[in-house]
Amino acid sequence: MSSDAVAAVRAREVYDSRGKPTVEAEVVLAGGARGWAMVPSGASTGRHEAVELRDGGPRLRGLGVRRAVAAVHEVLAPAVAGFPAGEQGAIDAALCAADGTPDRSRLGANALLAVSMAVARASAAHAALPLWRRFADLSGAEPLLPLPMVNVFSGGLHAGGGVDVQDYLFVPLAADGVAEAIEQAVEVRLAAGDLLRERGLTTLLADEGGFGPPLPTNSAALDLLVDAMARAGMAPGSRGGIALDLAASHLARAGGYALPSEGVVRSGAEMVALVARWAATSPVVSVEDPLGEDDWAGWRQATADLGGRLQVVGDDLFVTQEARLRRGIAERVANAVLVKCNQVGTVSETLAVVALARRAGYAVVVSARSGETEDPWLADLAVGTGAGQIKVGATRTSERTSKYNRLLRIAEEMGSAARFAGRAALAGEGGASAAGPPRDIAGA
Ligand code: 2PG
Ligand code: MG
Repeated sequence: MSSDAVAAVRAREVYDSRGKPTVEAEVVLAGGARGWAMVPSGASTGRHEAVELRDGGPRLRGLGVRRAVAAVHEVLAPAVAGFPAGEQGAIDAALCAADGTPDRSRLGANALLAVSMAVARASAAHAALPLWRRFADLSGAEPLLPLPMVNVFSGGLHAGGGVDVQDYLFVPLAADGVAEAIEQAVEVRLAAGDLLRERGLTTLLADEGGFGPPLPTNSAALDLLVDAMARAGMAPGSRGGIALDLAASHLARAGGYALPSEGVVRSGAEMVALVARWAATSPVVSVEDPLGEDDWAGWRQATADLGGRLQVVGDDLFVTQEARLRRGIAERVANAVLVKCNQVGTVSETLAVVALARRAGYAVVVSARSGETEDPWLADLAVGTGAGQIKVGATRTSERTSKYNRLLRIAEEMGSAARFAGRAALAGEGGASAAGPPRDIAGA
């Protein structure tokens, strides 16, 4: 047996940032190297995501993951025993074959991803490499520190009773390194907290560590973010951009999209017009899921209308699955893909989606879930795949800061080889204008 052969795989039930059970796995190689990984979990999940296996029944309201843990011990561990950890593709293929379903519903994407990611870490440890280096080797990409899009305000399913748009994110357009980008996001968050307090609004936190104030309308939240950016010295349009995630699949009703905070139901075309209006009056550079996950015709039109100016990101639409992204590319749908490993189940499938996006000229945003853990592998994945962008949530709460802090450490590890993606990573005008004059549209 080679020294990097998988000798043991263990799993256990642990808890995520929402206090819900999730899977942690540990892999031990014959030579003694070890890897571990914890799996995140979404709230605004796409209908086409791989299945997260939960126990059901009365215990922990059915959310337990003991069946997924048992699947690791009884099925996945024997399936990968003896495989060289360096052969991530073969290991992931064995994991998928052991599950045997297209949607990972037999053993659970949570079971598969925990093992797949722990193998990647064990392999890195065996070679005495940092994890981002291992991902760079696997993906063939040049390591790149990502431009972060940072949650400031939350609504929708992440902030009960707040506004309809799920994420209002700050994008540090003029930062010249990842440390400066994070620092600027912290300044904007502090300014946003001050503004909320001055206006007598709650500063209680939403699921991703951002604020979830009960604002009257979506555009009021947008205005508040512009004010926070201005107060923090991040001139809206030149130093600070805004990214939105409408998570519109979760607004979809018969006959259109319900925006309860505005008391209206809008058609798909009206949703696109609304985003265009916001982009004309505030420094929006990126919009995610402006329409529902199966509205391909609407998405085509949305991309034609918005894609020249804005980054248009598919999350619930693509669910990190090659077949859906392939269709999107063929039909000119979106110009960027959100990448979440647990939407598909293994490291190798995730890397295939990143590679496909890159070949097609789509921008890539590596993303956390609203239920996260203290495990920072996402930062390594973003750097190692050269994705260019990362979405982790707010600069608050340890399951988020663990990723930002990991990026800071990776920047040090990279030393003089460190390269930062900057705003050029954005699809649409927000990135294309990077070389041109800054666009300052404050007060426009
Ligand atoms: C999203 C994510 C993160 P969730 O929709 O992009 O913001 O949310 O993990 O709940 O799907
Ligand atoms: Mg999303």
